[in-house]
Amino acid sequence: MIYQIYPRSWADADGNGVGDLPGITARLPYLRALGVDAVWLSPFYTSPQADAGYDVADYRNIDPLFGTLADADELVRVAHDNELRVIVDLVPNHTSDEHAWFRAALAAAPGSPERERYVFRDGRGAAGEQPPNDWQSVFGGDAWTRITGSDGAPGQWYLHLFDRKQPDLNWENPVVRSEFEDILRFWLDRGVDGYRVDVAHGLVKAPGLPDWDGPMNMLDMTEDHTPPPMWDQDGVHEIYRGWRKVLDSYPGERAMCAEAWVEPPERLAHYVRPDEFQQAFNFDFLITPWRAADLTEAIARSYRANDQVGAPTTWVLSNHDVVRHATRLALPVGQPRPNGIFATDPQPDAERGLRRARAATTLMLALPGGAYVYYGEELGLPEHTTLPDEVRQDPTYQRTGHREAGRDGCRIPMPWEKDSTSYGFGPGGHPWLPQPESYGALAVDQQDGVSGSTLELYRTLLRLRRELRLGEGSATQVDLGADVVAYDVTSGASTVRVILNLGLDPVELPSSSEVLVTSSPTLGGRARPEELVRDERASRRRVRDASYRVAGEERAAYRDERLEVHTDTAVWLAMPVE
Ligand code: TEU
Repeated sequence: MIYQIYPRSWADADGNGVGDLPGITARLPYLRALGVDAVWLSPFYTSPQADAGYDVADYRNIDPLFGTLADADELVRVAHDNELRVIVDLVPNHTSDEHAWFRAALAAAPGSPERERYVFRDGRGAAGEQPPNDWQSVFGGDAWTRITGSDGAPGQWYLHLFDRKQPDLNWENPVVRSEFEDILRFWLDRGVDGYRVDVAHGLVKAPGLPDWDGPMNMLDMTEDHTPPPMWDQDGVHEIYRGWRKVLDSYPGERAMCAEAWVEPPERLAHYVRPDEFQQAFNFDFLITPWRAADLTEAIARSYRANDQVGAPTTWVLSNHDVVRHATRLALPVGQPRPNGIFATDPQPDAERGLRRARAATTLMLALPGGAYVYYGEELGLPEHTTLPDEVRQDPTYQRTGHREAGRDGCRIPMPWEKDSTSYGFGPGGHPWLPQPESYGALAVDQQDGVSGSTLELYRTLLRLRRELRLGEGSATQVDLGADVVAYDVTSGASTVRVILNLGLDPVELPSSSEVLVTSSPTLGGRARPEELVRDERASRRRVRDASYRVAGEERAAYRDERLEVHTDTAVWLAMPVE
């Protein structure tokens, strides 16, 4: 399991309100105890932070906000000492507009080699006053910005699929290609174990940059799966085959994971062909509505697609771009997915969200394949849904004219200790985004060692997943009715059945099985996980029915009660060997 650390928000050693590398290094033993195999760090490079570091000004240095190169080396060393591998984030689709290359491009003439590293075009219209095509930015507004020449006259336009401070690179240019292979080597030489590749589906654009009036988010396109001209062009794969060769030239197992919002799963599978990425996030699963039939279909489809290329799938439920699943799963099923929630929006039911989130994770961590966990989800952290608008920082909030709340609500600093300044995030007291009050009771120190807590649930799931080697197993769907998602996951000699009940009726557990772990503290109505353990994990338990007195002595009558999985609950069962 790979744990995503959002460096701004995990641990702030120097107390300036923004998390940093020394803070992360100091907390790595927590991850080892959680049962993590590797960490993925969102960008920590030199950056004006116009998109929280996804706007890189220098790919070979650390932003002073986060520390120094020496701090990064120390982090990698301590991680390896703790048997944790380190994955760093590579942002190849665009640089910052403050990158030396872009500055040079602005200073140079149209058609110059400096401009050729980006996507500059003359505007349309008599005086070039209209953008070169109709593409929209993923963050809202036009995907083109017109520059002003040194003489003050309006000049060419440059493409930015994201913020105007994130100009797209021109991947047709061999100079760009060799620069990135060099950057790959720079961090591999420093000992990192791999890369998560940002916007891996965006680097190559269709020749001629034709107009496109469809949605900018590929996963929002319904029936028509023709890739839009800015996404998932076949030309991207050649780039990744080159990168894979670079990785394979290093000792040890170095790996790449694609962030590619690509549909259908069969096209996503192209990214994990044997000579490309080892992993690609399964966002199709992430966005699947909370309905048994949809989940079963999404899971089946991902396995089918990836089996074609012999690659495992990569499960994920939360990250720094989506509403945290402890909140998202409480949103009404079937409505469009928001990227954040306003205080004035209907507020999702926190209890239902957490219950579903725990069940979803219990399902996910049983399934063969890779899995990513986003920091704080192991505490059951909800989205911050009542952030004051004036603290919002995500560019989508501004660029959509405040129609979209943006992604700040899933990026709130981590609570470690309930009674410390900023819940133990750092000594400064002014975290870069405010933490909601609910985070106090969810802090690590409130859940550590507490049976039934979300933290202990994750620890148990991850321990069993590792012991039983579920990630490497094979899954067979089990039909337990229309409202139930169930699989037998077999690995070596053991079979674990995972059952997730999304219906209103309880699902009875087979009498010959043993309950290994359950997502909700209630099972069969009143039992708690502790009782199950005391009951030797039997799938029946004895319930005290009545008391009566015999010759003055108190006696109890017991009956056997079958265990049941209730609504929005998932369990793992050890199945008897046939
Ligand atoms: O995200 C790419 C991307 O497509 C997302 O913007 C996604 O469509 C959106 O967030 C869904 O709500 C990556 C990074 O993960 C993101 O944080 C960056 O803002 C973006 O690239 C630009 O680098």
